[in-house]
Amino acid sequence: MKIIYSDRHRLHAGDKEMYRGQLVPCFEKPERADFVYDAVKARNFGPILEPKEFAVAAIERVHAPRYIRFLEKAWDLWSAQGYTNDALPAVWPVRGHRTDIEPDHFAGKFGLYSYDSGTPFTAGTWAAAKTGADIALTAQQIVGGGERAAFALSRPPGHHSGPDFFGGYCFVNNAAVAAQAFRDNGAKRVVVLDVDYHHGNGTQTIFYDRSDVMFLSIHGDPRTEYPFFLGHADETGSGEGLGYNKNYPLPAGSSNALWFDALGDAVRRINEFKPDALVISLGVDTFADDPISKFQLREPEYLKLGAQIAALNLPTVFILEGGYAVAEIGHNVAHVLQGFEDAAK
Ligand code: OKP
Ligand code: ZN
Repeated sequence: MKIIYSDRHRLHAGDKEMYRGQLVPCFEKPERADFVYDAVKARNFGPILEPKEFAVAAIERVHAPRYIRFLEKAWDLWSAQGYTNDALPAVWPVRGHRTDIEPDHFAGKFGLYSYDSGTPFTAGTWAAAKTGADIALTAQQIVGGGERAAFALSRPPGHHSGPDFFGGYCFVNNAAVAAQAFRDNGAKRVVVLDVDYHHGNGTQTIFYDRSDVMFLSIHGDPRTEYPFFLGHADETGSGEGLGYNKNYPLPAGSSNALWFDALGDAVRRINEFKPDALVISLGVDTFADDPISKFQLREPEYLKLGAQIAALNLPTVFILEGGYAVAEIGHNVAHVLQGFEDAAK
């Protein structure tokens, strides 16, 4: 399969995130993509290509224009105040607060469009996030054009970013952008399967009331795991979308047997839905030695995951999400892709 990559991901290199009451070095760092690049290159899955450039309108199919306008100018607004350090949000609207009026002050705008203090905004964040979306769209175009699969090797990740918010290291929802692009190019039904350790709250929110894009997510139970406020089993979609959202919240520390039970059920539902295309939010923070997550997957499980995705027999776009055991992230991703390639017909 073709790999889409750009070294512009390096433009987003956050310094510190708020974690347990302290500013600590960012877990989501450029080295992550470098290790994935080295691993997929070593295995020769296919050519590694630069992304094409797409109009921002493709992003605005799933994100609010006023949110994208803000991301485009956020660094200028911030740095005009004299700051050279990264911006970190510190105040947010909660229940009962107004979100219809965008505040004039940067801190207010910044809080309106975000939901945590672990996601720094840097001078190059928008450029990197835009390139990430271009990578997802290029992968979609390749698969929409008839290839069996492609891998969007991008960072920052995307699945926590919703219609008008960033957070969880995510700014633009690459998986949602790709799924929408499949729809806009003729696919009738699309599935986003999210196997990152964390619930894809952004993706769920984007497609929650739609029956044309089914979202399924296997993740740590939000009662104890980030993002805490979404990802429960009783979230099944609303309106038209009722029955087209499926969450598998699993206790932190869950066995691989339990994880694959969830995947088996997801596979059954995907087959029943009969989609035209599949987008995989491929986080490998399910790895047993991940520093911020608590599942137990390793090489054999990643190979098996890839094989089970291949068995769905669908045009498939893989999109990189989380994974913070930096030295191992490349091997973990490569094992999923290897499992897929070995099983794909
Ligand atoms: C992004 B993705 C560690 C505590 C949790 C947010 C985690 C975001 C994960 N600083 N912070 O789903 O891998
Ligand atoms: Zn994650």
